[in-house]
Amino acid sequence: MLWGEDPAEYPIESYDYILVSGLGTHFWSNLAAMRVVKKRKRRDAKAIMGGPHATFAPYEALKYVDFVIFNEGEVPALQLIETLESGGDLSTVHNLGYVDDEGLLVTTDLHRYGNLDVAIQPALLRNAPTLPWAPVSMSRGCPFNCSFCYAVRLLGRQFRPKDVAAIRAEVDALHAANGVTRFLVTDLNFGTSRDFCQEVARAFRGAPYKFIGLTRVSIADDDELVEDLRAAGFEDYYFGVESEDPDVLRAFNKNVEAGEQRTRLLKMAEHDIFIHGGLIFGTDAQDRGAVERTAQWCAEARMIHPNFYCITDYPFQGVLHGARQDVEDHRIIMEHINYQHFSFVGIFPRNMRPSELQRILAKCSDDFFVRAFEIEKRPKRLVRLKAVARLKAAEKQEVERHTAFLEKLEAPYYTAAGELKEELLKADFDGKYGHIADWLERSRNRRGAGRAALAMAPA
Ligand code: B12
Ligand code: SF4
Repeated sequence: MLWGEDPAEYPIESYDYILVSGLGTHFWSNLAAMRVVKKRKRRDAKAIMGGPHATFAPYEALKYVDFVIFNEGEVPALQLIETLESGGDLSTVHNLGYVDDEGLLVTTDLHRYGNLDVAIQPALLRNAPTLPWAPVSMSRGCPFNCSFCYAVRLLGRQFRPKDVAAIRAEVDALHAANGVTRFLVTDLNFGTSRDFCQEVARAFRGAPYKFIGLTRVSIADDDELVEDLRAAGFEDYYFGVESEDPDVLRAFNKNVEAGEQRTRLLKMAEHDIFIHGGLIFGTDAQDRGAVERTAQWCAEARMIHPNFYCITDYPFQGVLHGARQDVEDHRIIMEHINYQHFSFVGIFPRNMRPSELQRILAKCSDDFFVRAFEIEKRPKRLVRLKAVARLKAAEKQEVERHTAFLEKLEAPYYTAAGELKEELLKADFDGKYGHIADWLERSRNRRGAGRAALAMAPA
């Protein structure tokens, strides 16, 4: 499907398999579509969901679909369909989750894959309109292990670059089919391997494309590489800066020297490269002052597009995947579009109300632009700053709507001084969602065999 299309207009009854990709936000903003699919699909048809939400919240996904696939999905999806077609044994399918006849979650063995040179088939996009930009995947995996990063849990810590000739062919084919010239490189950490980056730089030198790369700030240390990539169209990067505070960086296992971040960001500005950045707040140590200082710091480090985010987490990751969470289950705001939506506060902070944090984040964005416009002198960068400021202004209404939602939700859980009434919150959380934790606990180590029941996960 393409953006703007309505699933209800497709002949759902005629499909044997319906594959859905689930991000946290997509999931909660498209429940109506999921209900339509569930209602109209044939009884013998199978709905399969993969992606972040299926991986980290299978108890929610399985209310609407028959199967979830955890982590990377290409190989398991093919295995699953072949197994269902041949009446084979589901336990042989990798990374699979479903609810069995006893109503418990069955998971099969989790596998990681080597270099999957998967390319988009431009023929499938032939009915698409001209695209202003498109995502392109050049590698998978990142060797780091930042505590808050769910993407590395999906795609793993082994860096796996794709074949560069195949990447060039995919980009050229998308350009020929849809006129697209701007690409968001979706890699977790594009700059992981210098040799790979150099190969990409050689392959795209002189091509009519622009790229945004997601990578770590340390790429700034390699002037030659930055310039070679710039000549190939890499004029924008998204850095996961996260914080300028060494304690916060340490707590997130970010593995970066706080002091070096500013020098590196300034170097990128000298190369005339635009830096988008993510800054994370909401930990116990970060008060209003910390957020405000960071906004000034971003302007002084000459970022162009900082995003002031609230830390997010999925609950139950310990029992589900043996993974750590920065935020305990009961402090996560459940069942809402803000779930894992970093721009919206999605947790109950300990030392301030969620709505207050949301307001501070919005104000910091405003403060950033005031300082950035004082500092920035280069015309091209000023034009870009103005464009980003307009984008942020357009988001304001959404943020206000979310702030009002938070005010209602948080009312019983904070003292007049803004301290979290943690015991009350936990008791309410356990009352509402404790059964999911119990269900996951009872399902632990249940290994798949035989035929899947189409029973629903507990509501
Ligand atoms: C590109 C991207 C975007 C683009 C999407 C453009 C597009 N049309 O593709 C844009 C910029 C629009 C975007 C926006 C947002 N994004 Co985004 N985005 C990404 C990014 C960088 C790359 C996604 C990607 O292509 N990855 C590469 C492929 C190979 O991996 P994958 O997508 O995970 O897919 C694999 C598996 O998940 C699985 N799989 C996926 N779908 C399916 C379906 C089936 C049926 C099966 C079997 C398997 C399967 O198999 C795939 C291949 O192995 C990821 C981070 C990352 N590097 O992964 C974040 C990410 C997906 N985004 C994220 C978020 C939070 C957002 C925003 C909410 C940000 C914000 N604050 O506004 C918005 C939400 C948009 C929305 N409408 O809901 C989070 C999602 C977290 C979550 N738990 O859901 C991620 C994971 C980043 C992170 N924080 O870790 N995003
Ligand atoms: S460096 Fe980036 S991609 Fe890698 S684990 Fe940390 S946040 Fe995730």
